[in-house]
Amino acid sequence: MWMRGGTSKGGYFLAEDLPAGKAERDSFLLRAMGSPDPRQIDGMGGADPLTSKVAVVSRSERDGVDVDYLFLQVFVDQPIVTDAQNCGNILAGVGPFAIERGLVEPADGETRVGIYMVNTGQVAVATVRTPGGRVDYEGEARIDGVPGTAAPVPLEFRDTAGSTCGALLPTGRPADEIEGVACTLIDNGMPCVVFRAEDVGATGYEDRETLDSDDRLKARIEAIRLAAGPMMNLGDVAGKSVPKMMLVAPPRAGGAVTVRSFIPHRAHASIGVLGAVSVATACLISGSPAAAVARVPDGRRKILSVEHPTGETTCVLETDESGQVKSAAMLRTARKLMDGRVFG
Ligand code: NQM
Repeated sequence: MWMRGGTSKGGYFLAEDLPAGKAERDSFLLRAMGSPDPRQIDGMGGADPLTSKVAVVSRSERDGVDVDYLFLQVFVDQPIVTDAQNCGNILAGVGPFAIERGLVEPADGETRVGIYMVNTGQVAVATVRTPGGRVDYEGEARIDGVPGTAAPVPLEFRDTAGSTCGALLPTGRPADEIEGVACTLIDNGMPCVVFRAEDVGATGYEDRETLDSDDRLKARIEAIRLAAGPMMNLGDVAGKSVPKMMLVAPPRAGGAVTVRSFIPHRAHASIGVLGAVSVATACLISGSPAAAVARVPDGRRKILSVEHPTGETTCVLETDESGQVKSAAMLRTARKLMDGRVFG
């Protein structure tokens, strides 16, 4: 099934429908997407990392969880299929897909789907609208980066700290200097390097095309990324899609912070879900470059609007008495686009 999940798009597969061996599976997915090729002309991919994504879904054996979800990023112009990152946008389609394929029994009204995220070993809960026991994609929820409106798919995350790096702050410090730039190395669901846009010669208010065409800026950011990888327990990240690079600046539209992200070699049209959760978390860490530019509301429950190139994404962070983030929630939407047979 091909679906839009949040601001991404990709193929949703039942695990049993894919080749069992990793090498066969990856070569099938590369062929199905049309990679490696910058235009992905011979496949389903949309010539953009945001539309070259795969969800592999199966019934879960775990207590209190309905389905297992493995996310795979199929590189556009390199023969790489990686499970080294999660994707909170594609996650938004997993609940509807699982119900459509009969892996989860729908309730009349709405159905909560417990999803084990195989990439990071954590659980998310998606609430899917199911009037009369059928998935409803139509609705009034709007998310920036997607035209029109659709049924809301709220996502809740718990215990995402250190999902891939082993700790929220893998170096144990709020900031590290890399290539002369103060960076927060953080992982609250997505490994990210967060630094002030102005420290790499950007404003933080550029559009995607301007960022993507600035080769000097991209080379500077990649040098920081390659140095940050081993510091984040990620090893050599030359062929990996993490860490994501987050350029922050003061908010300009009444939000908490402005972000331009590289994922990691192309600028994001908006921002990743878990990427946004990680940046929003960085805004709460005193001594971090993000905290220096952010406007953070008071109270234990913090509603942080993260401004990005095509609007904003709102993260709701619940903190404990010591100010540590305990859970995060996001509103997404999803839509079924096509159900059929794809050829690899
Ligand atoms: O951060 C893009 C996206 C993502 C990932 C990326 C995501 C997330 O927007 O949870 O959703 O960072 O590669 O789809």
